Amino acid sequence: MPPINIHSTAYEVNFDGIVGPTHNYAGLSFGNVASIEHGGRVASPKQAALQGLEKAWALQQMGFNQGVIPPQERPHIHTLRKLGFSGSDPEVIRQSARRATHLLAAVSSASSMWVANACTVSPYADTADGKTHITPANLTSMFHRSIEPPTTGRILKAIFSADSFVHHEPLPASSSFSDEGAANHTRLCKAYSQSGVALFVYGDDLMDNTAGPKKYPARQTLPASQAIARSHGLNPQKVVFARQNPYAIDQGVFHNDVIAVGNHELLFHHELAFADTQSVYSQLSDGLGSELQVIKVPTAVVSLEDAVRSYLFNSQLLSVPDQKGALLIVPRECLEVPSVHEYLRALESESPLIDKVQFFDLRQSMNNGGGPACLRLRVVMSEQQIAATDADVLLDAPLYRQLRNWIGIHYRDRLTMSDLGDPNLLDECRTALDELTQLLQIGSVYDFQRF
Ligand code: SUG
Repeated sequence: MPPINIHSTAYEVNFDGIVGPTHNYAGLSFGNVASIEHGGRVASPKQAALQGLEKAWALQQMGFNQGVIPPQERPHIHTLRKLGFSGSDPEVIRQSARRATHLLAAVSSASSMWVANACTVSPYADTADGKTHITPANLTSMFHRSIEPPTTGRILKAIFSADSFVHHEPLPASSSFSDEGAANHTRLCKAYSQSGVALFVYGDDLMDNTAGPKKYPARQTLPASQAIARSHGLNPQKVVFARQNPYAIDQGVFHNDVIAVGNHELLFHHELAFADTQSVYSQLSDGLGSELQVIKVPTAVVSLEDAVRSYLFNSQLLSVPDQKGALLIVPRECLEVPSVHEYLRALESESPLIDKVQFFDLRQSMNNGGGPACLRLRVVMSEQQIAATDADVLLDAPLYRQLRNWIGIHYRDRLTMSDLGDPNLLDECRTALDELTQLLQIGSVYDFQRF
């Protein structure tokens, strides 16, 4: 493919993670309030997958570019074998169900659905070589997520296969380089095709032990974000590293995308998102070379607790062509928290920056701490990059119908922790995923297809 013409039109493409057939509530994520609160409840993989697909389809219908990213193979037998379980695959499942339920739960999590944690993407307009750089997140801070990167890397390579993409290895799997991907990275810009400023938010700088959270883990380190900015060839004048407010992490804000979201020149955030808000503003303005637009929500209007409960900031901030104000996609929970509902009503009617607020039912994912923004990975793509996407992952009516059918055929209506010990579940999942790789034309990305 010829080098990308920087004058060609660029679009933000939202790739939504398809919820996997083992979606369940295992209470695995310490520091993620919803995950702990819902641990042990009955989940509905079918509802979860349909809720996610309907959100993606609704955005496609509104005229946005929309893609999908397939889920991962779970339960992950390969990991259970590494942990000492042996015999046939059904025996590995039975043994682990008997002797180490927590490990079986971890390797059965459908957590790859939250593709905002899949990787960090730097679009071609920001990088030294004019290519789009992608680094899968190592996700070292939670065991159940730390097993995602190898398959994530293969899936991303299959989807973004053109020469204009550079795929990096995940950072070394050490707590020093704990990286959770796009959930802690926001790109602001005047236009998608022009160079932008990258905001990396970290919870731990590994230097000052007293500055971090006291109760819950910081899941992104400064050295990790610095390494990504370096290897992606970002211009240091256009990169901002900001400390997340440690108090917010201790209240359940385990990623920056639970408390802030940005798009174009607009940053929408809670007052307590950053350790030093003024410095974030001035560095972003410098990097943008223009006036930063800000919507800052004060604690007096929406408490941190209400922000976490409603996931107000885990929203999608979408630019609508030819419209001044943005579209804000929020979870239905925002209707149920009075302070947030009231705030959104005022925002929609009074702010010139937001035209419309739209609510979506993503309850199944929300119960594990994953809102609209967690479920999508934003990739700025040129027209050429979109045209060169060989995999059938860009959502259109036929693909939407196929995915709905596929979910209807292969997904269970309900799943409990004890169902994870059923070896039939493994077979069901493999059959479903094998079919999906053919549907999406992404090749053999799963371990069970490769070994
Ligand atoms: O990593 N929950 C995920 C939620 C990730 C949300 N992503 C973003 N904010 N971008 C996590 O904590 C819970 C799984 C369980 O408990 O069963 C879980 O992994």
